[in-house]
Amino acid sequence: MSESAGGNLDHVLTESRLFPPPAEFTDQAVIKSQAQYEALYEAAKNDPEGFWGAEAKEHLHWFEPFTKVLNWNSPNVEWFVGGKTNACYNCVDRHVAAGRGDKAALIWEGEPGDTRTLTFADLQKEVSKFAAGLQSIGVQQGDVVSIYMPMTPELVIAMLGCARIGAVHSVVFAGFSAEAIADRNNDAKAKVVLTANGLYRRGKVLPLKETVDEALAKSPTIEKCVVLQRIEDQETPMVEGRDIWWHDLVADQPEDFPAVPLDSEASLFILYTSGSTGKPKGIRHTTAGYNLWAKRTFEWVFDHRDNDVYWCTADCGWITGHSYLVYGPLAAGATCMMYEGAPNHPAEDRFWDLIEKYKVTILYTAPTAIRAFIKWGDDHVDKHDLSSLRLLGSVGEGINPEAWMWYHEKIGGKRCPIVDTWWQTETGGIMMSPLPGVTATKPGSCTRPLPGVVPVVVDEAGTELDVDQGGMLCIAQPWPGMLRGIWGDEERYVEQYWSKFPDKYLTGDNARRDPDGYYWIMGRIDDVINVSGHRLSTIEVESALVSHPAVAEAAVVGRPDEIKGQGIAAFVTLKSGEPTDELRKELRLHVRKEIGALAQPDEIRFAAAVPKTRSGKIMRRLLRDIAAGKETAGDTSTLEDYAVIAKLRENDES
Ligand code: 6R9
Repeated sequence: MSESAGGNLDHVLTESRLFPPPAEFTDQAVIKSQAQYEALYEAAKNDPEGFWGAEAKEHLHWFEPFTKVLNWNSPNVEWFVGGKTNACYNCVDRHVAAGRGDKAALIWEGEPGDTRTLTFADLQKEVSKFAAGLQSIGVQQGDVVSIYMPMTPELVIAMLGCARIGAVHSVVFAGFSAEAIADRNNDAKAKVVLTANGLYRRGKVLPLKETVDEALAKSPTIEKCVVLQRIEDQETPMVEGRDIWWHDLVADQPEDFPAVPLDSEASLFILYTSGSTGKPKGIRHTTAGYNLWAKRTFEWVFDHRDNDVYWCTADCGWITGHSYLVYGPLAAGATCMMYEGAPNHPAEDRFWDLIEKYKVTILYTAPTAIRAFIKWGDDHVDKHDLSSLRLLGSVGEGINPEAWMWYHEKIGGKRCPIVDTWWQTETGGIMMSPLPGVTATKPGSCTRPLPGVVPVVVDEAGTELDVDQGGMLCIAQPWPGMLRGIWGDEERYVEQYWSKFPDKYLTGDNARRDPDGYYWIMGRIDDVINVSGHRLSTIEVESALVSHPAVAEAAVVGRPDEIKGQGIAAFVTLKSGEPTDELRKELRLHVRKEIGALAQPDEIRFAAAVPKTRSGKIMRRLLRDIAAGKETAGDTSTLEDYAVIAKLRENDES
């Protein structure tokens, strides 16, 4: 952690707009009143075993009942001990058994416009065949299977197929390099890799299989490679004895291959996350607790109703795709939209086109996408009828209040509540979010914790801070969806999350709680800027910049300053127009006016784009090095576009 970690943070941004849920929404909502929320919250906090025991019995299928709800010996945790269940069964078979087999589970559209719909019954057949196929090539319970696939229904079938037989999936985003795949294969000791012969991205075909072949030259543990034929008539190199076509693997397999009863604590998947420094860590989640958390948080936060068409735009390469495209909504029996390609192909209105065409009712996307839509202009939105939408969600970064307002007005037609959901790969599912029928929202706040989540904001000594004081966000009680470890690295797990405060989970984010009990995430602990002893959060300065009409996006970091300790460097992308010194001055003054002289950037650099991780988060660590004139260091395997860094270096203000 940087030297600025710990201690209290000054908060400079004030937001007083409040948006209560529309009465029509509340009338039909799953959770309708503050009292109902509070009753759930208190029950989960005061009697976690009673609360979650009842939830697990009602919401998961059990081959064998659990005998104990919780074993908690910080940081080791076990939920639903002694029980046997299966996440694939909960997501698929349970609905078929209950007579809901004909309901659409996945409505898919490929980038070129090809479409497919799979009902829960279809999904059951496909998943059976694939699971049996995996077993036929030697995959056993506990084996790790790497998945490097495009956003096709087969990607979901692959994940669920692994879960069906107790194989542990490790999905690697299909934009990563051969090096990144090999690192993950080797760290996880993966036995099999699943891929495709290509994917469509902005009208082009990306040849995934070639990348995998390069990775497999450096992945000694991989025995087999299964290849989906996503692209027809494409030359695909196949290695005799190692590579198998997906269609051959499933050709003679049974459509009723049963789900295997698994221990509650059997590993369900690992997912690599880069962290801010160092080599990616494989976050490990287990079967019952994770599945329950994904399902219940989905139902609460997205107010799931039977006729919803729900669309989470995240790729399955990220935790959001795992929890809110696969395990949460499918366990809840929801109809999920899935889209393969880019949001700006063939044009910048592709998302709005899809929403209109499929009458999507719930949209869950990320601030980075919202800022791109704003930059692309309202014309693309205005062409479409978005009246089917009733609820909007945001995840991945703090959403700048002005982006929130645009989302609310332009996409939500002022009638759709927005759920700003705060959580992490490690937490398995949403931790803090408005409940759309209950919580009055404030732009930029993830509002209140969900039942089962006990957040505390503490200083360096672990002392709980007062209202409105920013500090380190920790979680004081175990919850069913929490990570169980870092794959193969127990030491790093303890060191990273439990060494500072042994009895609390350290999130690595800063936050403050306002007088209404609402939480405001203030960015990563490492990103704090210390100006003359005042500790500022990057998001507040960024939000002030984004509230200027010319600014599309802003990333703010500290840079060494002999007098102040740290100064503020801002990287700004414009909606349109030319970067001028005049505008630089204006933006400085704007920040000064919005949040005060202290937060006024010392330096503003204009850039065509800011560097982001592949999941769309601003990479402030790299910007810090650029602002300090240093070379970049650390792991950049998740960085979206190296060229962006070069451009930023050139546009040095001084
Ligand atoms: C789900 C996901 C986790 C980090 C997290 C925080 C940031 C996510 C946020 C948010 C403010 C929100 N983050 N959601 N910050 N408001 N609604 O993104 O997981 O990729 O592991 O990232 O993302 O900093 O600690 P992951």
